[in-house]
Amino acid sequence: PAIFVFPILMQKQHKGRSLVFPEETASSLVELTPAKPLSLDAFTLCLRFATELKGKREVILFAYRTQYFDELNVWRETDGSGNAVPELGPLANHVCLTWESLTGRTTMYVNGRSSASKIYQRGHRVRPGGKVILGQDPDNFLGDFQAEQSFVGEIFGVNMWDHVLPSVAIQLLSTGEDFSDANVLDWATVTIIPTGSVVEFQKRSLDLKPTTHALF
Ligand SMILES: [Ca+2]
Repeated sequence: PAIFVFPILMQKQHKGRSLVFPEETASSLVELTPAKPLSLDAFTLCLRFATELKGKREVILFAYRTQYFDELNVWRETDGSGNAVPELGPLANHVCLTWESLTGRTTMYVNGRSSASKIYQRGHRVRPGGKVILGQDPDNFLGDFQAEQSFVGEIFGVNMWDHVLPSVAIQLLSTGEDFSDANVLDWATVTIIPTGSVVEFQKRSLDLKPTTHALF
């Protein structure tokens, strides 16, 4: 039986993993390897983050760039414009962004509560063949990072779906409900490639025990 216990425990541990970006750099980053190409006419992107960075500084939370285009960048807001997460204080927050090409409807959720939907990039399609990066904003495909835009703090629970989740599902996710169906980026299984001073660690999770118990 031990042979079955191991992978399930590993998966649970991965779900609890977390990335700490300890300092402002133009080089530390994490590349995530998606489960399928990001050829998307809709998506839901969720993540949790905590940062002590304040004020006017731009803070990149998520970047997906193809060779010539910024396909999908999520920033912490600096000036009240655009499709960005407001400054939320230093404690961890759960943020989701949904978008669909058909209507262009874009909605930001913070801790399960939605913003007013906006219309953005109607008829567009997110192009495949790029790189998903945490920690830096790439100004070209291979890099060109600015330290003053880098992420400093902790990011975890990065999940992405190729469709718009209903708001009730996002509310449940924000409370820690376990969905394992994220089909583009699944934090429990996605391959992450850290560079520079990024530290990956495992959060001790209470759900390890019931999982082990259920196997015997
Ligand atoms: Ca930049």
